[in-house]
Amino acid sequence: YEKLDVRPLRQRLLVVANRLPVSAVRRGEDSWSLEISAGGLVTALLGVKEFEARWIGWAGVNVPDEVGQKALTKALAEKRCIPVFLDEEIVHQYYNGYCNNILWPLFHYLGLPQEDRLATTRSFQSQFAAYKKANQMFADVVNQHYEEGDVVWCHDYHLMYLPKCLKEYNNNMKVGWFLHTPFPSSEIHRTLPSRSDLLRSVLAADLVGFHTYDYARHFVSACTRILGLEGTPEGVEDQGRLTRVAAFPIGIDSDRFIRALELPQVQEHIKELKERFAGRKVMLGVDRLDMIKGIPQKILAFEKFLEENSIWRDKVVLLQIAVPTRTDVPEYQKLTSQVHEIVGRINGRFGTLTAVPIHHLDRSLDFHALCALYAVTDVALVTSLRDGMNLVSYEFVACQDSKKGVLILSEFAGAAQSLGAGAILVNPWNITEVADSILQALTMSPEEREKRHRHNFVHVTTHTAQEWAETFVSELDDTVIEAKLRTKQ
Ligand code: ADQ
Repeated sequence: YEKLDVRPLRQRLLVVANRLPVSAVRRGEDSWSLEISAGGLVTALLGVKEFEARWIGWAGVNVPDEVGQKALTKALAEKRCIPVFLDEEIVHQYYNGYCNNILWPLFHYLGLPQEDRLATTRSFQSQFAAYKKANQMFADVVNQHYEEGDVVWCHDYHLMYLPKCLKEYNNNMKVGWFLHTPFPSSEIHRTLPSRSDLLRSVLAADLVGFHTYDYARHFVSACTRILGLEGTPEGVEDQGRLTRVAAFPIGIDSDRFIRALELPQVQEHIKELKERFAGRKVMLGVDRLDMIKGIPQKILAFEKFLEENSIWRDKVVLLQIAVPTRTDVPEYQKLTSQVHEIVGRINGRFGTLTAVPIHHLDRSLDFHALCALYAVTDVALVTSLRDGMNLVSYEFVACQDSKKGVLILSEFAGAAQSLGAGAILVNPWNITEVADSILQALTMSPEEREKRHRHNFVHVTTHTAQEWAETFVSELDDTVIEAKLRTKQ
């Protein structure tokens, strides 16, 4: 059957994101090795059965020569990936500059780094020009591969200019855009010199999606206040054309985590971790090392807890696993040394010859090791200063069906809206409140833990990544059909 390929014809989905879900390493002039990086988006889309997904994005490497580009394109085609080639200068201005230095902090309410403020203001125009140019390059590649009937799904703040470029190519393209970060209050968005251009471009999409209702509301009010357009319960209207705006909270592939816990190697790992930390309660933080994740705030709150609760000092350990990201950006290097400095100070203060209160790892863990860690954890600490959703909190809940540990969750993570009833919600800026919630979590009765866990576990296992992707794409289909009917009337 495989040879005959008797599968029914399926609608094609072109997923456009800044990065392709692969890491590419050049092995020779015309040879590449590729490894699929199984992020949330990849697993979400693998689960969408009625679509045949293709990925379009940057492979994360500079390939200046034609031989290398051809070879990489061919290798990627086997993984259903299509590359967009960006040169070093564009990557510097568009990705490091406009995306990571301007949009990322702004959308997370962090503002620009103080010392960069003037320099960024000066380079703003050139970075925005590079951003538009890069988005146009993505659009060119989409247009080359587009076939009538395809659904085009654009992702994230890197590609806000893309919907407009695509519709200029072909107004009949079905285009959706989804933002993985928060969309900030219109008062923040209006400080962006390119505020109107970005909003207008996103509005060219047929469907615009956010993780939460609040982000969708902020977007609609930015359109009404900045562009003077009309906001309706359905979205934003501009001269009779409606852009549908709605919340589509992402989820995880919960079954993948639950099944992994049964594997012998994961069970073995769980056993080792239990032995290693016997007699101590395990608290866990898993984050990308980014300022939005509030890692220094989390560690300071843990210090406060140890300071105020001396009887707990040798009975609890905090494991903080932080994957370094954007390591060439000075601000991120500063954050790394700040975290190391705080951890060193606290371990010096409360450690003994045989044990330290904080184990901090600057690296990524493989999937099985991560599942084992989630499973042995008594209290997970998510203290994001802002976070679009935060999938770590979902993954922890999925792995806790036997332990029923407690989730301490920042009220500024999108996940607070879905897991808030089961978690202890905190303001991460208030380290006294977080320290108190650590005590509350460690001393919570088994009945209370069971009740809270049940609430969150049901949510995580029913609102999955697959369901998220399916809902978005079918809503996009419906939106386009309704718009056609409206114009015919
Ligand atoms: P991220 O900011 O990357 O995602 P998050 O949603 O928590 O944040 O996802 C992180 C993923 O990376 C998780 O799957 C986690 O397991 C993995 N990870 C993190 N640290 C790790 C480590 N040390 N080792 C191994 N794996 C690690 C962005 C937005 C979020 C939004 C997602 C999805 O910032 O708010 O939830 O996209 O839309």
